[in-house]
Amino acid sequence: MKKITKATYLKWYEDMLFWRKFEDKLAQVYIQQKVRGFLHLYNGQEAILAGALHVMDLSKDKMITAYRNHVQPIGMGVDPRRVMAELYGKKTGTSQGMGGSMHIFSKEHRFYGGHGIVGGQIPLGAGLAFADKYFKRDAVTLTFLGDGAARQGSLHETFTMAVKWNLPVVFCVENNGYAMGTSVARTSKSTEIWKLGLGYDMPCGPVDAMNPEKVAEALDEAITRARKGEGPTFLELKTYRYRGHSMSDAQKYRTKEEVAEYQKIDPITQVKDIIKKNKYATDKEIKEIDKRVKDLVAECEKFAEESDFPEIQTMYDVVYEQKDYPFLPHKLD
Ligand SMILES: Cc1ncc(C[n+]2csc(CCOP(=O)(O)OP(=O)(O)O)c2C)c(N)n1
Ligand SMILES: [Mg+2]
Repeated sequence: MKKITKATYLKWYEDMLFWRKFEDKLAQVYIQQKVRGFLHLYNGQEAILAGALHVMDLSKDKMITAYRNHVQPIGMGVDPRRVMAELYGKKTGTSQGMGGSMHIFSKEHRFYGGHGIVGGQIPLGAGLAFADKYFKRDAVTLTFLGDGAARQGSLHETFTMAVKWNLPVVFCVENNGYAMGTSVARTSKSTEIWKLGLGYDMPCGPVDAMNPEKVAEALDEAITRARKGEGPTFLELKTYRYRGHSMSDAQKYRTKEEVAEYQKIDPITQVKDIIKKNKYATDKEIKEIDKRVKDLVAECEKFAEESDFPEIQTMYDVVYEQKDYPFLPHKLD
C-alpha cells in the first residue's frame, strides 16, 4: 500500500473538512430553497471516501454509489463548483443542471453515479467490472451501497455472478445503522452484514470506517486481490451519518445522545488529533487549511449562484428518441 505519511494526513484533513463544509453549505441553501428535490448528505461517513481514494488508482479505477453522492465525484477530481452548480440546477453543472442531487456523474473521472433506486447500482458496478475484465483493462470498480440495499435481491443476484466470473469489483456496504428510519436490527436477525459474503465464498469482513487508515488497509487488500484476477471482496464499512436520511427527516428513530456518541469518534477530529499529536502541522497551519476550505466553499456557492439556468428547449436534448422505434399496437379484446 502507498505509505500513509504526514502529507496523507494533511490531505485527509483538508479533503474531509471540505466535503463536510461543502455539504453543510448545501443544507443551508436547501433550506433557502435554492437547491430542490431530495438532498441526502454524507456528514460522518467521510473516512470511507478518504481511505478509498488513498488506495485507488485514479487513472483507471471506477466508482459507483447510491444517492448520497455529492462528495465522491469531487474526490475523484470533478470540479466542486460544477457539482454545486448541478445541485442548483444550473447549466454549468456536471449534467447541465438536469440531474440534480441524486445523479452526479462524470464518465471522464470514472464516477458512474448517483443512483436513486436502492440497490440499483450493485449490478451496474459488476457490469463496469465485467467490461474491464472483458476488455483486459486492469481496472477495479468500487461499488458502494447502503445497509438497506444489502437485503435487496439485486445484491444476491450480482454476488452470484461476480464470484463465479471473478470480477474485479469491491462491494462496500456503508453501514450507517439506518435505512431511512429503520435500523439494521429491525430488518434482519443478523446485524453483521459482512457475513453475507460467506454464503458466496467471497472474501469478506467488517471495517472500522470512522478511521480512514483502517478503510485504506482493508480496501488496499481487496483492490490488490481484484487486480490480480482473484475476484470480488465484500466489506462492511461501519460508519454513521450525523444528519437525517434526507433533509426532510425528523429523526424520531434515534436519540441526540446516540449521535453525540458517534461524534466523539468523528473521522475529521480523529485525523486532526493525529496531526496535532505528531506535530504534522502547527495551529497556525491548521487555521490556514480551515481558511482555504472556507474560501473554496464560498467560491463554489458564488459560481452556482451566478450561473444561468439551462434554456427550456435543452430539456428535449436529453430525452431518448428513436424515430423507427417498433411500437406494437395495443388491442383490448
Ligand atoms: C427500490 C427502492 N425501494 C425503496 C426506496 C426508498 N428509499 C430511498 S432511500 C431508502 C433507504 C436506504 O438506506 P441505505 O441503503 O441504508 O442507505 P443510506 O440512506 O443509509 O445511505 C429507501 C428505502 C428506493 N429509493 N428504492
Ligand atoms: Mg444506511
